[in-house]
Amino acid sequence: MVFGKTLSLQNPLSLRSQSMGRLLIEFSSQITLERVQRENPNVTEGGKYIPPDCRPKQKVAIIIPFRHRDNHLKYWLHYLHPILRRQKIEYGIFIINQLGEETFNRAKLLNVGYTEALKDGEYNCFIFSDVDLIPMDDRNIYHCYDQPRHFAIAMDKFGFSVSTSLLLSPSLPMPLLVTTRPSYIPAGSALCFYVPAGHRHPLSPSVSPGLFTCAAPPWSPPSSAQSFVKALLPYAGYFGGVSGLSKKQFLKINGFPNEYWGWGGEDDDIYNRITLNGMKVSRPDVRIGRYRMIKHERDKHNEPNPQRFTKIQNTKNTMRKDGISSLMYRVVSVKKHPLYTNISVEIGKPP
Ligand code: UDH
Repeated sequence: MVFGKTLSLQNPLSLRSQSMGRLLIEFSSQITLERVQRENPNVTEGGKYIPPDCRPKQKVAIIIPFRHRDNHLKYWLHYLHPILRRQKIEYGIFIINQLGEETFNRAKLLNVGYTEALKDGEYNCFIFSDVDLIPMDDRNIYHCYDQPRHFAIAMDKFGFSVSTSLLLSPSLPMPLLVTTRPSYIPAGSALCFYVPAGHRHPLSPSVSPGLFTCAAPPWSPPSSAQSFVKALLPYAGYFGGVSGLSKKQFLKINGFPNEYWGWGGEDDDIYNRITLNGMKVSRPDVRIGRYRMIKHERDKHNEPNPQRFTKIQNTKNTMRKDGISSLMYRVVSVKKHPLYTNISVEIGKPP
């Protein structure tokens, strides 16, 4: 592999050399699974791949929590299969599909994915990815590290366009959560404003254009009237989107919590489990850990979980009893498709 070379690509499949770097990711062209299959002839049934020219030490299971996101899945497969092949990863793709219309439970589905992948092969590394997140740089290598890995450290959610150049600045506080949505901002965070060059902060003229100005809490969330001012959040505990743990790391934290129903909080609980068990989160360079998210509205039956703020205060007391050791679910079907394995499960409902 040759690292450090930057390329812009219309189509990730047009990359024939081993050069790796920045990718142009877009979601406007129509993708069909037949096309993705044609373009990845060496991917075998169930979405498995073994590099022909080396013997990787790790066998990576990629686990995707899923319900009603078929269109997103097409893009994910279209981009990720070629990226993973270029990275020379030995991998299998597992889509964990929550059946029924009860409240969604992302972390429980990830626990199911871990358990089911191990029934299928001797995986020793588990990467947990949302279906709508595509890495923008293929030097963000999808394998496991000495410490639990957070891959998706900078996302375009809610305003990447303003921050594109910022995220390339080496002087940034890291990691950053780019958001204008107060619900994404954990209590107690510092808030950093950035005003693009040529603009003025509408309320605080002392914020110099082109520079970050950070305020300790409490502060007021930016209003939509200040739409060009994005909140950039140094949020050390952020572990959402795409993360990876070795089998040993996963077992050390008793897997993920099963009791976070609806949106939010489970990723903070996982972060707490990691630090409470004496581990640290490792992350790629901010220039490499950038992601593009497929825009979507909030799904039905995945409303923000109002209990999340109190639950994440309590990880220390809950993590030993709630986790992979207490996981209960029912597999309804396992289907090996050409590009992925679909596991449809019943996981119950909130108490
Ligand atoms: N997911 C599904 N189906 C669902 C809910 C979630 O497949 O019904 C999976 C999917 O892999 C998704 C992940 O869970 O990528 C995380 O859920 P999310 O994408 O809803 O979470 P995110 O924080 O978005 O990305 C929150 C809602 C944003 C609303 C924006 C309105 N403009």
